[in-house]
Amino acid sequence: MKLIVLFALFGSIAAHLRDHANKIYIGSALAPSHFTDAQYSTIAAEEFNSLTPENEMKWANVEPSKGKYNYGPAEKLVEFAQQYDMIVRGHTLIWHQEVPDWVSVLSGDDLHEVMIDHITTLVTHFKGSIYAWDVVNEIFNEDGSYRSSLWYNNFQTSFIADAFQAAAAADPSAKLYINDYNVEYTNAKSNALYNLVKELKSQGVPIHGVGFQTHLAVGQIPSDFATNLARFTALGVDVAITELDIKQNGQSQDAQAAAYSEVIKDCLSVNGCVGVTIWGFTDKYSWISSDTACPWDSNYQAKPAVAAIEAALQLM
Ligand code: 9MR
Repeated sequence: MKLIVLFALFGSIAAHLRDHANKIYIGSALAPSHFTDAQYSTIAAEEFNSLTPENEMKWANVEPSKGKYNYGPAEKLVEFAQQYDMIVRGHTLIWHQEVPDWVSVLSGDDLHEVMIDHITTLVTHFKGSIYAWDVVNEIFNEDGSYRSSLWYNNFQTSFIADAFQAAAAADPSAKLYINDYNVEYTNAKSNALYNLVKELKSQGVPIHGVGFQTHLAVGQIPSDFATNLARFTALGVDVAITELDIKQNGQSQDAQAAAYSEVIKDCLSVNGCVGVTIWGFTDKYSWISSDTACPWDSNYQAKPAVAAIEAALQLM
């Protein structure tokens, strides 16, 4: 009897998401500014075996003026990961947002030089502590055409391969990803992404993974998500769910839990889907303020989604 009680107690103490993350990693976007909030850092360390800096490695934050790097906040996250045996996804090298003013006024060769220098310096600084980098982020429009951005407007598509080459030269061990949203199902945007990855692979560009951000809402989980993931892994790249959150969308928390479960199962069902990262685990600090999309509420109470993710992880 005593043993059973002990076991039940131990079992409940040990029940954290990362304990079941065997086939895939389970991560969260984190911000070091919240680490002073004890509940935040406790849950982050206990539940996840991967983290992504939510903002701290973005260009405007990490190199706000030319050559003056502000590594501190990103380093805090890397130290946290090392302390708690977590891997780190680096986010993000080339994006149309968070471009500092000193960069956005440049063009042509000057811009190109600065782009290569930024990637080389940042990736070299964190070499050995980053499992994967989001090298280019959100380069497509919804219709599959290329997004108008500083990068595309100056270099057409050549910046993509150049960015991957520079990152690979700086850290040959990091997995290099292209990352985007609204590409979870088969549509014009994911078709364009697929064609690009295929082309980059055929050109020998060092691309190793595709990140599916997966910002979704209850009732809108694509039924062909797993099939879509699998067509990418067939190209010889890993896939990962990189920024998962699921808006409750007027539905119950149980419905939200079922949606989380479905997404985890979709990843688990595809060989080469290496992990799932939630874009912030608590509603307290989520970028989504108009709805509740995270597995933990704003008082750090686990919603049914947490048990559902845990159960889904145990399936494989
Ligand atoms: O969650 C991030 C938010 O705190 C930032 O203000 C915003 C702009 O940098 O970026 C958010 O994260 C985005 C991510 O970097 C890329 N995909 C979309 C995410 C949500 O907007």
